[in-house]
Amino acid sequence: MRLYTYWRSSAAFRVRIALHCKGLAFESVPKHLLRDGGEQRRADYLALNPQGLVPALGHDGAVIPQSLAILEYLEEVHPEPPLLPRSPVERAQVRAMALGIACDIHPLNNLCVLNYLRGPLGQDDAAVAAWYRHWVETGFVALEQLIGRHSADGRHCFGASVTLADVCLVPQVFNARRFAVDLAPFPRLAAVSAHLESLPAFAAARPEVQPDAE
Ligand SMILES: N[C@@H](CCC(=O)N[C@@H](CS)C(=O)NCC(=O)O)C(=O)O
Repeated sequence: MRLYTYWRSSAAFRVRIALHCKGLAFESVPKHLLRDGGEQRRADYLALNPQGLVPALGHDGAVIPQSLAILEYLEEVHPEPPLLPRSPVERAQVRAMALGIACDIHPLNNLCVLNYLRGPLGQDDAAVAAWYRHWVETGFVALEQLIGRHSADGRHCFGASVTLADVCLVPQVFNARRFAVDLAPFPRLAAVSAHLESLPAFAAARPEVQPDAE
């Protein structure tokens, strides 16, 4: 498997966690998101992923973009250990937590969105940081409640084993820390993240240990 990735990308971080959880070997193909206007926008990468975003997964002659599509694909082709519960309602609840991060927090704070605020919309760094924190905090308020409802052990978002919700949570927490979001109002979420970060699969996927880390 080839993972088109960038060390600091939260979406690529999700996929790295899942690959490590499932014990799958992969080759990292770094795409530097900032150098020379962004390697993700070069023609050779756009030919693979017309959206010009990382991650994308190359496997069996196919290229799969979008981290959640990749996570679901990995779950289907390598079901062990499972990252989704068995019952349909529980699977839906885990997906809802993962999507709350991947669809309702992360896209609002993507590099191209922040650059659009700074550039064409003329916002300064303080306004951009306020925007960032607002959307993370809004999402985390809901997630804190959902973890209270669904975590069985205070160490996982749902139940008592790693799920796709955890796979999405930790990269978002890393990102939030980078932008100095205060996690004190989210004690359950912070405790879950602290536990997950201590697990080998999560530790191996963290940004600073990737081959392209700066
Ligand atoms: N919904 C996409 C989001 C992917 C995404 O936003 N990737 C970011 C890095 S985390 C990116 O490639 N940004 C480059 C850019 O904005 O130009 C996914 O989950 O894969």
